[in-house]
Amino acid sequence: MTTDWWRSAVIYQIYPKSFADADGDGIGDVAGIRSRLSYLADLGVDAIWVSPWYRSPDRDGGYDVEDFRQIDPRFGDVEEAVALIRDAHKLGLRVIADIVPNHVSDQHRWFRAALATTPGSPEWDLFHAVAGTGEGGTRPPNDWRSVFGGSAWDPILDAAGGATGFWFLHLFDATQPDLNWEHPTVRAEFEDILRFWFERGLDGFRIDVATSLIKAPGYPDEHRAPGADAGLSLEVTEGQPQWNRPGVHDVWRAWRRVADEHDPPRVFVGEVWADSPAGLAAYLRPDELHTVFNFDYMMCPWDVDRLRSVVDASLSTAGLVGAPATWVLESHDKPRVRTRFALDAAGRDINDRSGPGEDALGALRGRAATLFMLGLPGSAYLYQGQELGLREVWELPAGARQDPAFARTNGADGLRDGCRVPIPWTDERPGCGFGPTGASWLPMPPDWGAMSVARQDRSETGVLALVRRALRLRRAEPALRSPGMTWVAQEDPAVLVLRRGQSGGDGDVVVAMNLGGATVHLAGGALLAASAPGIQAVDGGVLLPPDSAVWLRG
Ligand code: TEU
Repeated sequence: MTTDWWRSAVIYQIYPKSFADADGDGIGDVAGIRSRLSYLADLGVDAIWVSPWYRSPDRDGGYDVEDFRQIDPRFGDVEEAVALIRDAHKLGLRVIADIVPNHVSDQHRWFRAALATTPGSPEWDLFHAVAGTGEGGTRPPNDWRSVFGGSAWDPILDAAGGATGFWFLHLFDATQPDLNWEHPTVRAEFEDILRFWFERGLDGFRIDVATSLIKAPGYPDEHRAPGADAGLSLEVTEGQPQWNRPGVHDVWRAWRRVADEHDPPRVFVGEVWADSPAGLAAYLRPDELHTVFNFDYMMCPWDVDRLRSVVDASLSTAGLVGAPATWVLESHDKPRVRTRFALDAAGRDINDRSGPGEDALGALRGRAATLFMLGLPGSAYLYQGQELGLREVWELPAGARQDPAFARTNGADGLRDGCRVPIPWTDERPGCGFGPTGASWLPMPPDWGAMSVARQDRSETGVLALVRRALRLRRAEPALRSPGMTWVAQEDPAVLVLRRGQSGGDGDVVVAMNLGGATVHLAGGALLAASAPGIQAVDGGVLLPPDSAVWLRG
């Protein structure tokens, strides 16, 4: 195990509520994760990233943390988490956890203490308690919107429930008050939390909303267009008062020092949306975060020119500061890749969540995109169930939905539950093997069992077999772990072909994807992996049909 494992790692994201339920309450847990570690080791990933597992009222899927030094009792306890880390290490898997520094739960001891005082108190200084505007402060301090819809401010009430004229800031749900990162107590607390978990063996953290900790002094208005009531977009523009303020980099420098105090050094991946390549690269400087998520890649539609330029821009941006690029297609916040590309195929926006697209085509493109992604240089993320080719569950009834943005936008947004439906481990109903009782916190659709691990375990043509094969090759082929790539020009401009390795060396691997409408002959050596069954090697290469990807010996 080398210390720069993160430069080429494949990291598997676990959403603990939905991964595996050991105690039968319909909610995943740490024991469930432990029981499936050998599945993950066998899959061939290098690390797991566990979405928040801390004590939480669960108003935002655990991103509303009540206590960072406790595991939520529904998930287990710290002892069990430490056992998980130990078990994972024995299997050669690293463990990263989420950390949420921008805000805490309104049940966090600091916020409860603040509520018991009046604004101006030292307790309120840990948050953003700001005088309202208008007579008696009856209107919010400024025009900032919550990412989840509505105002980013809620009134602070006194003990009798009366108005104080002050408001607290929440860039997300009203149950997630933003912390004041200008305050030394906040900084010291989080450094202590990092050490708490590093001492327990954790290999690193995924940092939630790593751009927003510092707010512009004086809380200036944003002057958003009237009627722009949907959530505040994280696709930032320069000079916004909440995101990417220069001071945030001091926080990451301090965290990096804490990570580097440990042996082996611990690592960070930041959830960063920046306004420019240089803005993104700033987070990746050698004394800040090791890696950041690549949302441009995730949001790229099925379009050959855009895909090529996103790959180029990602590599050059990270390369500016000697960081590896990262690649991601799915997470707990976005519709499943198969479903996004199905929409794309129907000529709709990949973020349109108003109903399904053409699933068969989406399924082909989803497989191809996953294989192509795993062939790119750098580190890649797989979200639980992506290896099964799961689809987005559109049809969840409104009453089952728990994403807080759903309620804050009257159902116009906040459809993030459809990618959080628990994992089907078997095809047995009810519950598809998620837990011992058949219970599941979100309902599973009728086709869920057909995509289960048990079903695909027996198949050589499923998505699971494809991902296993790709990850095995990534380990076996040094070319696939090397840092660079070169594009190989093609006659058909709709086909992307790249070479990994020495350029002409024996061990080179060629990675190709056909985003066009015609089958093409692709020159190369032995067929190493193909995104769809039926793709055959032919003399001197392969016939690559539309919507498919391959890896060939170079
Ligand atoms: O997400 C940041 C974020 O703003 C996302 O909500 C994103 O804008 C949205 O999903 C668009 O689809 C992180 C976590 O990943 C998310 O789960 C949390 O809800 C959020 O932070 C608040 O902690």
